[in-house]
Amino acid sequence: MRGVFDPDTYRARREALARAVPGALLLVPGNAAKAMDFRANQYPFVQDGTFRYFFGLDQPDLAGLIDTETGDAWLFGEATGIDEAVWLGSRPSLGELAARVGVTRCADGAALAATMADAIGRGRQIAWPPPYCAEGMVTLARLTGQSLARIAASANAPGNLALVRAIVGLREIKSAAEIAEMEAALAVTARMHHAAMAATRPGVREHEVVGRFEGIMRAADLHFAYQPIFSGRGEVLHNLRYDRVLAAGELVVNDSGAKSHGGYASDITRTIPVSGRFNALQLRLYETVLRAQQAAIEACRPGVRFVDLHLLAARIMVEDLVDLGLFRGAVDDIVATGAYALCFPCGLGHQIGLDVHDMEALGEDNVGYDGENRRSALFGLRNLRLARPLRRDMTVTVEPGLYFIPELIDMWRGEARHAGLIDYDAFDRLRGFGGIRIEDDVHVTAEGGRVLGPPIARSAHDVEQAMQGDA
Ligand SMILES: [Mn+2]
Repeated sequence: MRGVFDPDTYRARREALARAVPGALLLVPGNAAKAMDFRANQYPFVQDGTFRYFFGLDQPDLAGLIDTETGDAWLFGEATGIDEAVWLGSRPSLGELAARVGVTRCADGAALAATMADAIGRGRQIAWPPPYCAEGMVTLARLTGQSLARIAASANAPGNLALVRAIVGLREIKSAAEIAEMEAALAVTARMHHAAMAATRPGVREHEVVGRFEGIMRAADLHFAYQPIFSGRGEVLHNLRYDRVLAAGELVVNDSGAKSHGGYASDITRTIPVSGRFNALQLRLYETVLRAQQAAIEACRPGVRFVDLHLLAARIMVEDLVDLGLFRGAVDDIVATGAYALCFPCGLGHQIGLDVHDMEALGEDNVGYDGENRRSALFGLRNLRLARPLRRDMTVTVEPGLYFIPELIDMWRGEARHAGLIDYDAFDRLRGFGGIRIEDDVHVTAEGGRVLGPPIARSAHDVEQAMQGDA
């Protein structure tokens, strides 16, 4: 079955989870099919990352159960009904599906409900990963007999928190097979980004370019890992509109990635000069961001706190921005006070894996922070998704950027915020500049960060060259 590892992989993962959370019944629901506008018309299915990690399967409406007292695992789901067989075709039996991921016990949803009721009646400790969508909450409320309100607030319940920590500890270390999946997604992503560079020119509408690279992805039978960002208004961090006509002199931010057949995400950003050449100021700022990215990538080693890489990238950019007259005073002060966040108001990156923001559904603080590394209250730094020390074989994105956001400049200027450190007149002159972001997916090794996937044009020169290629 495409995108499914061998059964031993899932068996070993479930056994590791059972060792980490002993004496409990772990309920791991898969995602349900989601209706788009009526029940039979559904969104393309995306499996829950935790279910896929432990139970491997990419079909909707399944649930897994792991008894960490006995080591037993079950797969629950429904057999293909006649209506489904007629309209959608029959699928492998539950037993066949279970066997592919090393599970020997399977039963229908009624049996799951009965198993749960029995366990609750016997006072067993039951834990589940926190749900993030309505269907998941309703399923958990039904199976646990708890109210929707309690289910919605269950993320940090004591039993669930131990489970969440155990899941994070396992999922954040990537095997060679998982990294190969990410590189498979990146092989297609590289072609998408190069096609986008070749198709970008003055007078083209953003969605025309999106359609071009989406076609490459769909022809490879992949789907987006998240809604792509392709915008000449790149200072809007997650701009999801594609309706502008690109004009000469603008920069376009292309932040787009695909999911591999095994469900692993890529997350790549390139910044493209619409006219085909960066102008002098664009080039200067582009190379600033690139230098910060390169330094942070090289420093991605086990034991290094990701927050320190964020601050390293900020420092490198600030040094140049002082030279350019945007900031004044000591670089240390501009970084320590958070004044730099006027043009770098987001974090340096995040973990990536089965989810583009890997495991974010388990709680950003549970994934990116720990007892020693608490979330900052500073504007900008508080958006950092990952702060704690890197571990060997983690995969992270490194995505520094510079953004000139008129609303933010106006607000800070109105408050005279960090007025001694910021030249607001200089920032005013960069209204309309847009944004620059450069993002790669990085494997943390003992020797430093290794950029995953085939090279994707990244130096200003290579981006300009790729714009001359075939669209
Ligand atoms: Mn990202």
